Amino acid sequence: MPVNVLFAAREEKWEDYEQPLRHALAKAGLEADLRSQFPPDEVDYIVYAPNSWLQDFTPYTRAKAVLNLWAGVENVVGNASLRIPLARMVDEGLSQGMVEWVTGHVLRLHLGIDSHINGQDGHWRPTAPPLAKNRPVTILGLGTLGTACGQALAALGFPVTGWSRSKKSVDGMTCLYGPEGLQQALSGAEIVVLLLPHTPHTENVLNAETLAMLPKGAMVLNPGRGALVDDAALLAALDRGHIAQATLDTFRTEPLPPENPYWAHPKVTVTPHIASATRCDTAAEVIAENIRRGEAGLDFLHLVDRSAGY
Ligand code: NDP
Ligand code: OXD
Repeated sequence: MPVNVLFAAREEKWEDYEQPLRHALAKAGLEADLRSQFPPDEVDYIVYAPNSWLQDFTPYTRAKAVLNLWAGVENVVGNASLRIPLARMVDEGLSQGMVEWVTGHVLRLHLGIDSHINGQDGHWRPTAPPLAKNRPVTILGLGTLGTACGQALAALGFPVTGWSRSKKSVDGMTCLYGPEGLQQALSGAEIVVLLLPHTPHTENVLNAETLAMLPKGAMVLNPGRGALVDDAALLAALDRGHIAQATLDTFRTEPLPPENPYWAHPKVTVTPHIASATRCDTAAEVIAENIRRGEAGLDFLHLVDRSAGY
């Protein structure tokens, strides 16, 4: 009997994922029937994007797991109809993409590249930037992506501090944790990178009070989730010069509406949720491995802790 795998994501994604998934399932030694439509009570595994048509899991009575194509699960973790294990995406391509986006923008801000691109006004201003070793960076979120980015920045010479919910130790980084570690993590940071999941505990983690913990002139990168930031507080901190620059990839409403003040703000760079994307080839292997494990009676990888929300 083949294992029935439903691909529940937006229609255009089927074209991208069908071949990589078929290939990865075969490579994992699975006889699988992969389709974008199935009678619900015949489905064994659901490959899932939270913005898909599937929002009620109740009819999927024999399904063994939902395998999320995204790292973020805030739009599915609270779904009351979901009563089977939920795995999130941990994909080497996704991690590498995030490392490239974060290191690229940290270097851009650190080197003041924008001022040279935007300010070619005939004036010679020979002010060299400091070395990386004199530019402390803090990463809020020390999970798969935060750790990978922190290690890449540390390898470039930045002093990196990471902040997480539980105690951690990562070579080459200062690790702080819990509400009591946040002030210390922010107070020394000239650049802060948000790589937390959106949960009730992380919503508005960057607010008027925590922005004030950052030194004057600090810069903010948010490739995590829009809801991590109190937008009014960030705009106010930018306007009064406490925060020098914000580079934002994620927003409460996406696409970011044209009238949103971030678009026109001279100290804000908007990128359209492209910091990193799940890469079909590597992600398909992660999905196939989890199905193989499920069929072999092994624990699933990358399971979401439903009570923690990530
Ligand atoms: P992980 O689950 O691996 O890591 C999450 C980190 O956040 C962990 O270190 C965790 O702490 C920490 N954390 C969670 N809650 C709290 C809290 N209340 N206080 C302090 N720390 C907390 O996630 P990933 O690294 O894989 O991904 C992070 C986020 O990046 C995703 O949830 C998603 O929102 C975003 N993302 C954005 C993309 C983009 O293109 N813009 C692409 C992919 C992901 P602990 O280690 O103790 O559990
Ligand atoms: C994700 C994302 O969560 O793309 O994977 O933001």
